[in-house]
Amino acid sequence: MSQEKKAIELAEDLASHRIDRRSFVRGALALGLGLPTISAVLQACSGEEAPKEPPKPETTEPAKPAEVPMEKELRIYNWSDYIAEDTVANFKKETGIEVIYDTYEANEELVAKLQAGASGYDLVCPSGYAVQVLLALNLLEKLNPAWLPNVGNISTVFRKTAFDPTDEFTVPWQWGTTGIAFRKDKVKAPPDSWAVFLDKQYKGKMTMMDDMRDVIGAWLRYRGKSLNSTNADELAQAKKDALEAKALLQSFISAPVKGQLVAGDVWVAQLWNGDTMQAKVESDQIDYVIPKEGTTIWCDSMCIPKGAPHPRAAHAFLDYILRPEVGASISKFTGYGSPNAKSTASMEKPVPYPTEEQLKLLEYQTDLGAASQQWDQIWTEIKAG
Ligand code: SPD
Repeated sequence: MSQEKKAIELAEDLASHRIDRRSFVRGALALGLGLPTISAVLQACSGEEAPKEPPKPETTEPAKPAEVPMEKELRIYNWSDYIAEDTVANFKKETGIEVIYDTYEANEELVAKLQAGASGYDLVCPSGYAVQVLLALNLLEKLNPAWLPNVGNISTVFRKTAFDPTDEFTVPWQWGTTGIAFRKDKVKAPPDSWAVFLDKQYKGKMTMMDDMRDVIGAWLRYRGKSLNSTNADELAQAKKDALEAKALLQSFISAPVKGQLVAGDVWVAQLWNGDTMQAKVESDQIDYVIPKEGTTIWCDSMCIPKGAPHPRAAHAFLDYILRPEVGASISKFTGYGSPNAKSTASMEKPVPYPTEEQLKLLEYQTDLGAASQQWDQIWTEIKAG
């Protein structure tokens, strides 16, 4: 079927309520439709009149810092264990801004919170594919570059990304990989494959993450497929493998598994590199590998949700973390790579960005489009199975 026909079918599915708005947006993005077209279809299907002409680019000069008063409060929603212990306190000491800081464990949790509306947050930190979803749902504000004098410190590797090609919505926070953390003193040999999660000798001593994209993605890579696959047969095989592994797992758990690794209750865990490094600080028996079948590389970015109550303070925080020494202290604590070129240059042992050769094993997650419903269904069945 042609792309055009698929797009028409998708719009018809939305109009007749066979799919919801979110699935439409994902599907439309996967077909390569532009945001103006997607927004016009959404408007038409919600009964609103579509604009007669495409919106014109804003021509007004960005507001200058002095023209908008600084708010006294800031609400941040970020991944757990993803900031240095003193970052917020130091920011408050310098600016007097009160910070309310909440955490989440998965992109899906964040997207659901923002979709529900009126979250009250001023800054959130989605991974690349989740930025695409939030943009398509029109849930992000544009940044004001006049309030970000340190934005030039960001490495060019993390500018004009696939998820924010015009750099209007995101300030990259940290990047990393999803691999295997293990206890050197407990396993017979360092694991080198996702197959370790099918190894019966470690039954009850292993965990995989409570994260749909990372778990199904790992089993897709195990079979040599893309971790962004939307192919029904490939996904069925990934589900089969995940269920076989589940019978041997202690649980699906993400960042909080660190304590169990340190205590020696878990010997092998699917985990992100930085969180593994945080556990390694507590126990030198912990190590990390990238499986030979390949895995995810990701970059999470700070964004301002639509209607955020404290946009000026949000920019002040973003510019603060873009300072070389602040960015470096965050990466030093989290164990993740800094997208800030000046921070990396100032660090003794920065996480080096992968070489071309290493990148061949790594894959960025992308929005799944209409197939996200299929993924959601498979994940529900894996969790319930
Ligand atoms: N403890 C913070 C971990 C952040 C991981 N974010 C990226 C997830 C990609 N699936």
